[in-house]
Amino acid sequence: MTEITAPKSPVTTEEFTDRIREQLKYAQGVTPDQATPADVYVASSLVVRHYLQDAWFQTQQDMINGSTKAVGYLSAEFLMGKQLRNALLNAGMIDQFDAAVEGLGFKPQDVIDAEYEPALGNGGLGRLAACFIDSLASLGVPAFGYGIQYRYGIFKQEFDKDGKQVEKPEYWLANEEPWGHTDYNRSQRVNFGGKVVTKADGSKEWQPEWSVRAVPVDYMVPGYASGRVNTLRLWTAKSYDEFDLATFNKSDYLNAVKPKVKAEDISKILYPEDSTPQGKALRLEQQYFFVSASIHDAIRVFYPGQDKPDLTTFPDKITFQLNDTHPVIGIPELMRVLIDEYGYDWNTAWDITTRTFNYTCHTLLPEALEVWPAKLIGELLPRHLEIIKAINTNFLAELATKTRDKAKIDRMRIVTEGENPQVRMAYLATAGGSHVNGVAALHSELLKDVTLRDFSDIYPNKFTNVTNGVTPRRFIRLANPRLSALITEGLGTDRWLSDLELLKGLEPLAKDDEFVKKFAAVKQANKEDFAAYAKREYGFELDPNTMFNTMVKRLHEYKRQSLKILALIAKYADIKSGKVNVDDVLPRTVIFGAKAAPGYYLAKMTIQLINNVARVVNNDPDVKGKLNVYFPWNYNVRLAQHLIPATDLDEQISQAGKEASGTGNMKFALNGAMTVGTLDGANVEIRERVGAENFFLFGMTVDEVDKLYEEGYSPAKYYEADPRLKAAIDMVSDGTFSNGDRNTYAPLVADWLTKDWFMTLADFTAYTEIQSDIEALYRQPLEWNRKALLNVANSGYFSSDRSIQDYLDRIWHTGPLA
Ligand code: 26Q
Repeated sequence: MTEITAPKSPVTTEEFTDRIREQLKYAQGVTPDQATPADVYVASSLVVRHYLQDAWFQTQQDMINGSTKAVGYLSAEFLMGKQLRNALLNAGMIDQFDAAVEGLGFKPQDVIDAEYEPALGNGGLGRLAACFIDSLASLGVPAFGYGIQYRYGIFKQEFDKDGKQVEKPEYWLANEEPWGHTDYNRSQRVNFGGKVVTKADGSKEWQPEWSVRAVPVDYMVPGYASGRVNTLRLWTAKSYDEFDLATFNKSDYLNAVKPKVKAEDISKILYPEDSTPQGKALRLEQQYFFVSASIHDAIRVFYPGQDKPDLTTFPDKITFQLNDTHPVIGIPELMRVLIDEYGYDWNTAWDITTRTFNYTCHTLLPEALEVWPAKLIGELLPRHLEIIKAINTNFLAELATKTRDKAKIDRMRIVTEGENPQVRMAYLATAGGSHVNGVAALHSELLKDVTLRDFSDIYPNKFTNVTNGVTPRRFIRLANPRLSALITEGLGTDRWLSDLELLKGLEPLAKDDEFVKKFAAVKQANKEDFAAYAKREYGFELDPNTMFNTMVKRLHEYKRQSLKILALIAKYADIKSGKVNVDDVLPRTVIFGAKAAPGYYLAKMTIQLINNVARVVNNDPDVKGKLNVYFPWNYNVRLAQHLIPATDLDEQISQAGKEASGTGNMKFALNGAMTVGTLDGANVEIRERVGAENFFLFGMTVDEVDKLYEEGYSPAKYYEADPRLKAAIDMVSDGTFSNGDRNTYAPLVADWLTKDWFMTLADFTAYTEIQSDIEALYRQPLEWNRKALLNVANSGYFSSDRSIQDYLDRIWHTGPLA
């Protein structure tokens, strides 16, 4: 008997059908005959919202009236992916939906696909925020996600005829968007610019120069089987000009409407850089915009109608998690609100503030740590700069009571000295909050020992780790229904969907050849599905009887897509030179997905190279179809959901000590892919859990990287030492992948041979050597699948439910609503 714990549908198929008809008629204004899949999508979404509405009210009421501290997850990015099917799953209505739309003459998949994916994030950090709010709701913890409703999400990626990346605006709101509920009555004024004056009583008054109206757009966040519905509140910027125009009789019409453009620019576009921040004023405006609105919103929510609320209880009402440094301006903002708006003294305000905020760091790259010129902050937020300076002064004084090491104190300055003082946001976050966490065990250690060493020396108890996780609802149940059914069959229950450690119960089944064969059949069917999808969406011809070998993530030098493509070129060169007999080559299909920041020259050139390698290799009859390279453009959540379940081998090959965690690695392991990877980020923990014998490890460790760096790294040495590496790089230089032009990739080649910051060349030999282990195992399908199944069985730890439980226990100290 299989135990089914999935939520029960609140509707029958007949009711669902009637409701869809009703929405088609009254909201869409069409008959079922006239309706398009997009109409049915909107109508169905409105029906789902209808059934979630009471639980949403109830959750909000219980939160406001109860005594359970809420979580405010402050994040500049929420990479949600499509909403409809997720909401249907969490509300228990998938079957009723499928039957209803089929009854109306539509294919459920067409209706699901009609939703335009909100791509309001760059990559890992944004998708993590989306997984976390899903888990918070599923655990029944009262929570708000607070962010920005960008009008343009991460750019839409295309490739031109030369294989170069072209960025197109992603205007995701072009069509009706049924999920967001704009609440004009709960808007907040956010001020900018101007000056600070000292009043007669010595208190400070900020006299801003201009303001923007922050209007919340609310999204329901239904928990899985929890009966709870939380809120994702994304702010959109509106101008106050309409008000001004209505009140003042401006004579110059065009000038009167001019500033509007600037105000509404604030929430216009998501910045596509995810490593080297550009220090642009508009980005700081965005950060302050959403954080200020969110703080005021939380005060409004938790102290309704109170003119003089007792804000010393604020940290008992809500805890704010800072998703990286992007919302750190919230620390001086809460100080300002408490002191200037509510009249608290500095010490009380500081106590409230430090008890309210916690900070998650997501990087180890020094250039990714946000730093803002004090001058820029002063122009945009003069009162905040004063407060930051005062925080810095007090902090330095506190440090002087804790250490006599003057050099150390100096290194820890939040505001640097000199002609162009800078504000270090990571330091401000560390000083202004209760906890700092990294996102995987290794990353948290490196944060303590390297990046924030001085801070962890003096405040060791502030530092903790919370290893990332991913939601099993979207990334197993929705993405991989076949595997989900097999897991439920194997475990005899579907409870794993809310308690993922239960996957451990699959471990004994890895000894059962019949079960392993079923598992293999699931993978094979997923590969066939993906081949059909890739044909439909991209026109690719993938052969599902080859190994599907995937590398999907942002394009970055440290992630080392170069290593993958060079190894592939080396194999191609082996075939071309006759060094290996093509008939002995294990057939592989290598699939890349990656966006490069528009200004990241080498990353864009790497994309161009991959596309041209694909063109040459795929069309070379000498290869006899043994090597295939595909680069589906515009990698996004939807593509991830199709590709991850179909992957045999996943690449996690960053230079050790550079990838904070990675979350793709978790999604692949949970979907039964094997991983080839370095000891970096969460790979370390994945390998520990699934077993070293079930993970393809290669490459230098963090210590070896450090040592080589200290000795003086010279990439050319490796080029000379490994003839296969030399052959691969020479092939890039000699025009093989650029129609004979030897200049096309010259900058990339020069970088490899003279700089190679992330030691791709040094790890090349080890990476190519591990390929024979990989191929030997893949030639034994039963053994391969046994190991892949053990990856699934032992990856339950990587549920974002577990991550959230860790945050609750170690940092937030709150829990589900009573
Ligand atoms: C900052 C200032 C100005 C403009 C842009 C930015 C910016 C935007 C996005 C800086 C960084 C990001 C995104 C970083 C990110 O996605 N980091 C990844 O976070 C994942 C979740 O913790 C980790 O798994 C990855 O290892 C980490 O790279």
